[in-house]
Amino acid sequence: MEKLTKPNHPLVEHIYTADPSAHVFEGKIYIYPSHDLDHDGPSNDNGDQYAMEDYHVLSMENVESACVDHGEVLHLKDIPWAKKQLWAPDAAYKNNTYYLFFPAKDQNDIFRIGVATSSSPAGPFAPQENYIPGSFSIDPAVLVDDNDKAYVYFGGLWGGQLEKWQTGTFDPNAEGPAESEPALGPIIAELSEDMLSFKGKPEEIKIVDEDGKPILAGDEDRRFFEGPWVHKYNGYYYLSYSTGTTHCIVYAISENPQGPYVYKGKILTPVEGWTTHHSIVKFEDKWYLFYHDCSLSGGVNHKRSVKYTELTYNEDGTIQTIDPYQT
Ligand code: FUB
Repeated sequence: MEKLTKPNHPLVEHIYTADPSAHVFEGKIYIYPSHDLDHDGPSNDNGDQYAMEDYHVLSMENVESACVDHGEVLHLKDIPWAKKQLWAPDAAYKNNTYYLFFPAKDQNDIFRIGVATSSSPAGPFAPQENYIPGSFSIDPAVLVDDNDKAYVYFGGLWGGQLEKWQTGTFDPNAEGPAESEPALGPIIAELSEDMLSFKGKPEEIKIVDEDGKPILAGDEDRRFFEGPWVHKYNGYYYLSYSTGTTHCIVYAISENPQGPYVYKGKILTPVEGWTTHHSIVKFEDKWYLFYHDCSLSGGVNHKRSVKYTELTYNEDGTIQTIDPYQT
């Protein structure tokens, strides 16, 4: 019998999945996760344990129906430029085409962002020959705005290499800013009409507090670490992300896709496991947070499972904090 889906339970249990990017395509919920490998190798701060080699696509007719695994839709061996580590992907629809955006290390062990295309949201996806020129770091998330302009947000510290790009070129020895300096923000790039390249130079997004002061690098409860996601609610852009070392999903709001974004608060308290990574999607008339944790593997950081829970806005547009173990 088909297993129905429940909030705060793994969507699937036959494989480990992480970093869910959820979208509504063709009236269904499609989830584009990382596919965690079931290996027992060592872990380090560089993230070598996240050694993923392929992507699967998941879908659900609605939030209660069984979750379907559409199988492998793209494999590392078929991506000419990529050497290893297929990390958190996202998908977008434009030009009658589905685009899968994904990070991977190139032949020089530098993270880049690639694109693959399909005529179906369930794949399979055919990769471009090369990565997006000028792309770097990890965790792409794409917003196709109401005016049809498309933006990709990306970036992640440490294993995600964002701090190595502060001068505009890759410096393997570069470290992040001092604690009293503004934190590094995620990066935004507008995509070309065909979605395969950047229109202009990628720019850093500023995240500020309610007084307009930059969030500092030492403010680990609020500063950007990785996993940016942007959605729109009541005409405002909501940028949400992981705080990494303090393990929360937090958010900031702006009137413009490029920011500056004003820090607002916490969406998700720490989950079991080191990483936390999410997406936010509206399905029918409700909003949902897709996230992952390591409960299925008994707490192994690189063996994660995708889950979902409902997300609630207050009347003033702020988001209620979710503790997924208290619902
Ligand atoms: O899955 C590998 C990395 O872990 C992702 O790219 C990060 O966001 C973190 O979830």
